[in-house]
Parts: sequence; structure tokens; C-alpha cells
Amino acid sequence: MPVRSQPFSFPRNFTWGVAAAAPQIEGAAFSDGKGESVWDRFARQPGAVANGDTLDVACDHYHRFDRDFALMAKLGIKNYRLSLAWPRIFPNGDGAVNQAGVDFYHRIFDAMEKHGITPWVTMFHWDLPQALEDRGGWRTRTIADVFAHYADTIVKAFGPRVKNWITLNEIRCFTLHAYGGGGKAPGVSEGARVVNQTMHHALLCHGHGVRAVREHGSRGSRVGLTDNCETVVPVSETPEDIAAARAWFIEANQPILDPIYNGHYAPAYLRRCGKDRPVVAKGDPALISLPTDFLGLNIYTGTFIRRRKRGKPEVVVPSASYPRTDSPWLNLAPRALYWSPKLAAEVYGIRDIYITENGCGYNDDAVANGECLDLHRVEYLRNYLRELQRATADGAPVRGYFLWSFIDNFEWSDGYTRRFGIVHNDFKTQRRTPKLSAQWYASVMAANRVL
Ligand code: BGP
Repeated sequence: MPVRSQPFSFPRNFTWGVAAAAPQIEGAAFSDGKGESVWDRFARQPGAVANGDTLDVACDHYHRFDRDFALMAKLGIKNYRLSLAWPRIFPNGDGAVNQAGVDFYHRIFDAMEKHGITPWVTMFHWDLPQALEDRGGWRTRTIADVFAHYADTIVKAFGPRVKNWITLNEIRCFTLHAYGGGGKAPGVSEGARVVNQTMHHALLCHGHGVRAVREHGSRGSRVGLTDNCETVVPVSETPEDIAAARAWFIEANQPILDPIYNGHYAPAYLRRCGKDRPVVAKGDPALISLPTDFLGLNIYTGTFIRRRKRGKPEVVVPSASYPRTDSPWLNLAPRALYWSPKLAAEVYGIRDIYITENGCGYNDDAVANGECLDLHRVEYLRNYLRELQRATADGAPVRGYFLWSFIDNFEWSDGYTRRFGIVHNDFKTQRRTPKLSAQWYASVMAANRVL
């Protein structure tokens, strides 16, 4: 007799994990030869970050990583997505390697191995060395050569112990939202032509990350991009609204996913860019579209779409009473975790997708009597994971899920006010307290189903 699976079960061998990023948790921002990053600089600009918070100490993970990994192991966490700090390895972006930085990550990987945790390593999670920004940063094409050398260096150094590589985290955030007037470092306002070119340069770096893993990675290494794709939810799950959502998804995600998966920019995207279209050199498309092993998707919220008269997609904006987290951009949209991976797989023929981030930020997670009862996070995760499970049951090729984040951390321009962790951090004492959501997530990982 076939064994009936329990309700809300995930496929066998589904990868469960948690995510964080070097600049947000490590601290030790100027220790052991680390260079300044654009975020170290940006955080010191008055008004750039809430409360004038800096990354100087963060969760002091630099000194406490062994205890942090012990806590992960205790919760049954077997996969951890971390990033390497480029300015720790190359304080000036290029030039001489800072051996102390390399040694630090060897200590990190030693400790993870000791605690039975598999690393998923992001090469770049926004902390560009300030020295490179001073030379033009993502505006310059030379960034691709400098990144290529960085990627070669880290894959050669850590390749024997890291099998899962992620090239870049969320290209739009460190290009469009950083150079296009957004609130991300370096926080400047350039015109569309420059912004489109920064995105193109980032795509070249992604290509070099893939190349570096193929050339220097150990046997069985895998590599992919983490994209914060524009996420979409059909207002109703009727063929009309689904078709509208699909059309909107395609248009919104063309700038990043077309060059990677189709080997060229979509003509419709180039038309929209007009005279500001990116300059593409011979050989760029081939580098950018080197085959990858998976796509990482960071999914938090979603844009609601319905079919307008005459078939055009229409964005439906939620009213003020629509439930949201304390992050103003984060409306609750659990079904984004169903539709985005499903559409990405269908549109681009992707065979392996990992949710590399999903989670929610609140301001009032507090510890009382030794407990942090973040019911709001448990409900959020439960609703989202049910939709992810529905996606896998319907055949979407989602192979794993990484919760953002393991611990409350430096949430960019929100500083330490916005808490995303399943482990509470007291930033005065650095005391860690697993929240209710951590206990709940531990039971989900152990059961491989949503409880
Ligand atoms: C993603 C980033 C993460 C994390 C998360 C929360 O965009 O990859 O690093 O910070 O968002 O977002 P935020 O801190 O902007 O609220």
C-alpha cells in the first residue's frame, strides 16, 4: 500500500535553512585589517540610517560565531546561507589579500563543520569596498575585472569546503536603489543611463562568479544568483487574472532574468530604456548567460494583479487597512511564495529554485520572563510556508527554503529597530534568546512539513 504523506509535507530531501549576511551580523567593521565598505561610510551620513546606527558591532558574530553555530545546531538547523565580506578579503577592493580576513572565514567554516552545518555562500551582499566606490563603483566596467579576481580568490581559498555558491544578492538593490536615488549605499541619484549600466556591470560580475566556480570550485559545486524578483499575486486564481499576473511578471523581471536565462536583453526592455539602454560589449551576453545550477529567490511581499478590460494587467493597490508588517514595503502576501517560483520556473524553464530569503520585520519583539512570543512571525511563516508547500505539490521545482533571518541584525537603513530574527538579540548585552518562531521552525524542519 502506498504510504500517504502527512498534510503540508515537503518533498523528501527538501533543504531547510536560515540566512544572514556578513555586514549585517559580523560587526568588527574595522578589525584585523578589514577595509571600509560603502555601508560603513553611508551609515555615518546624518539621516541615512535610523538612530544613526552603524555596522561597527552589529551582532558581534565575528567574535561569537562558535556559540551562534552551537545554537543553530541545537535548533536543528543544517544549512546556513552566509556572505563573505569583500572588504575583509580585499580591504581596497583589489590589490593585496588580507590574510586575516581569509583566516577568519576558515575559522567560520571549521566551526560550521564542527556543528554539522552546511554553508551556502553569497560572494557579494552589498558591502562594496569603499575604495572601489571612490573609483566609480558599479558605474565602471572595470568593476567586472576586479570582481572576477575577488571571485577567483575566494573560490580558490574556500572551494574545497564550500559546495553551494551564490554570486550576488539582489542586483536591483545595490544598483537601482543605490544609484537611482534609493536609500541604499552609496545613496546617490544618477540618471537612468548610469543606473541601467550599473545593472549591466552587476550582471557581468554574476557571470564571473559562475565562471570562477566552474574553473576553481571543487567537484559537485553548484552556483546561482539570488534575485529579488518582482513578485506577483493574481487577485483571483482564475485563468484571466493568472494570465495577467504572468504578463506582468515577465515584463517586471526581464531586466535581470532575460540576459541570464535567454542570453540577451528583451527587446521590450530595451525599447523601454530608449536612449538610456545599457552599453553591451561583444562577449558580454555569453558571460552573463553561463549556465547556472539554480536560481535563488528572495520573496517577502507581492504585487496584486488582475486582468483589466481589454486584457491588460492592472496593479491593485491594497488599502491602508491591508495587513502589513512594520516594514512599510512588506504587505502580507503569502501567495507570492506560490506564484513567483512557479512563474519563474515556467517562463524561464528553471529546474531548481531555492527560496534564499523569506521572513518578516517587526519593531516590538521583546523578551519577557526569558521568552519572546513572536506570534505574528509564527503566523506569517505558517501562511507563507503553506503556499510554498502548495507550490511544491503542484510541481514547482523548489528545492529549499532559507528563512531571513537567523538573528535580529542590522537591517540597512532601518538599523536595529526592525527585527527579522527568529533569535532575539539584545544589542546592549549581545544576549541571544530563541523566539517562539525559532521553536516552531525547528519543529517544521524536523517534521519536513508545516505544523
Ligand atoms: C533583503 C536583503 C536582506 C534583508 C531583507 C530585509 O532585501 O537581502 O539583507 O535585510 O531584505 O529587508 P530590509 O532590511 O530592507 O527591511
